[in-house]
Amino acid sequence: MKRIVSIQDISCLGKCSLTVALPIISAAGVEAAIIPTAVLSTHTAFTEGFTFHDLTCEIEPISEHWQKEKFDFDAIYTGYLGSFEQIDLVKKFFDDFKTDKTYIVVDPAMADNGCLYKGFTEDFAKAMATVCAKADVCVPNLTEACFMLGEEYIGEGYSREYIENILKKLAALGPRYAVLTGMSFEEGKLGVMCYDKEEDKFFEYYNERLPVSFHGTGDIFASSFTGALMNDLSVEDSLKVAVEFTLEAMRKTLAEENYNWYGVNFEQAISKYLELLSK
Ligand code: PXL
Repeated sequence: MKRIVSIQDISCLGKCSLTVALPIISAAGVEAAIIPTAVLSTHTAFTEGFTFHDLTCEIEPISEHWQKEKFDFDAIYTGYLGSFEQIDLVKKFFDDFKTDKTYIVVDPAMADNGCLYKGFTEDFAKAMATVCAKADVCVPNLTEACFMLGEEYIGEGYSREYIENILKKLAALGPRYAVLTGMSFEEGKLGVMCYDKEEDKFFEYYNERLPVSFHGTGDIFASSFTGALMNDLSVEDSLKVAVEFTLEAMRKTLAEENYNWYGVNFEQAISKYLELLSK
């Protein structure tokens, strides 16, 4: 059985980060180990009052214990990180645990729609680029990619050349596969674009664009993508699975009359995820 370790915060309520990664990776039939980097009462899109307890001091002792126990991982998947120190510790974790078989997936969760999330700075985004540099696959959205690369953000009506240039610059940081989520070149369509540096080739996949955007979809995408990879699907097929599953989770959310604003009903789309994985 394969084993993933996911390193990110646990927002106790809000359907993001580890409360999403754990169930999705488990559903994929893969062991989910975690290093929680912080405990928050909710994610930071709740405008005020959320609690935050930093767990940076746990990262090294957990890692040291695991090294003594000789644990290894088929994938290391990182998401939201809260400080420069956590960035350094995560990079050290990669160095300590990466083997020939280990896939490193980095979701630099820190921004969307042209804006950084609360508490982040442009310098932090540049530091996050050094985490992506150590990945095999990085999966930012366009906003995150632009902040990491110091590129101008064009939210809509962008050209293919603009996106291809950003993908190539992301790959030049280090990862073989650079992915951009939330891409659209056609009205009513939304999906991903990917650049495979080794093959020097682009891949894209789109499906329906729903008239809403939800919090936490990036985490659902990255978790289901990593789970699919660990089921021996190719990067391209894993991206397709993640697009389809994320869309299904959004559809399930919209089907509910009084749906939550803070996260999507991915739980009700798990059966679809299993179907996609078994195809
Ligand atoms: O969904 C990414 C995420 C993860 N963790 C925390 C967040 C967010 C996005 O806002 O606030 C704490």
